[in-house]
Amino acid sequence: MLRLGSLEIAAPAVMGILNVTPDSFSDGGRFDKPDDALRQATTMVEDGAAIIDIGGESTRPGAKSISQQEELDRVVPVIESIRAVTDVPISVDTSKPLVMREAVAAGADMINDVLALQAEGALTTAVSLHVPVCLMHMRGTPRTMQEDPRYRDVIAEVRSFLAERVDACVAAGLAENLIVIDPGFGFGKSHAHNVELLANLRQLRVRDRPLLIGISRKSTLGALTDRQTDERLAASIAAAVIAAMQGAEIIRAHDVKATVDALKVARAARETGGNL
Ligand code: PT1
Repeated sequence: MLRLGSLEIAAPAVMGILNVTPDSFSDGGRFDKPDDALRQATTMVEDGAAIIDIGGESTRPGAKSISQQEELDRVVPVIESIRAVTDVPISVDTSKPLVMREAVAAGADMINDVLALQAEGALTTAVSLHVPVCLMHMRGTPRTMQEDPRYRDVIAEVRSFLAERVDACVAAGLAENLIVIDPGFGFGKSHAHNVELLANLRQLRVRDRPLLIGISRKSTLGALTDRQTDERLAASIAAAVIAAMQGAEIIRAHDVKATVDALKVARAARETGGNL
């Protein structure tokens, strides 16, 4: 069992992706209407998602930022409508303090911040909300992050960033047991960097905090398989299993049903304590 404050989930768990962006890289805005979003969320819960992650602002490479009001208008009604029909844990994928506050007021249970609470006011807001927070590593901003990213040692640099953010958050009063960390696949990393991170997840562990991995359908998997985004299921499952076999606790995924099945196999194999 993974415990994050009062939130308890069986690990490895699947966090189902619900994009409510008209320009999402993978779903292409298919779930931008509240009804569609609710149907998609319900299906993901039936398929075994332990958490539903709702994002109103795309952070894929090249994406532009949107206004606070636009993000609130996209995210809050969807959180309310999901919360009205199920008690599934909901996380909100945002970097904006007001969106964090309004999302939690609407029923969200967790904050997923690709800026690791570095935006003005985000850290104090998160501390005051007393909910679990995912701190992700990103180099640069979504608009420019894929312009020749370089590292001397990508594993050491991602790890030390995450360690510094965990320390800063704990120093600011965020309970350590609410923190999750994420290496941020595709956020200012080359395909080789992403593969190196995936192969070395154990080295990223900071203060024994749980790891969240978001690699589903990402371009590195496309480069490895020469597949378009909607044909990356097998590659995404392989990456999820590679992460789970190293102990990653939360896998953020589009294809919930298939990922849940794959992680059941990974979990059973790990639990034998064999030579894995
Ligand atoms: C992630 C993540 C996220 N990814 C967390 N939140 C996205 N915690 C949004 C590509 O290379 O990994 N962890 N929220 C989506 N971002 C991307 C990045 C989508 C890169 C696509 C790519 O294709």
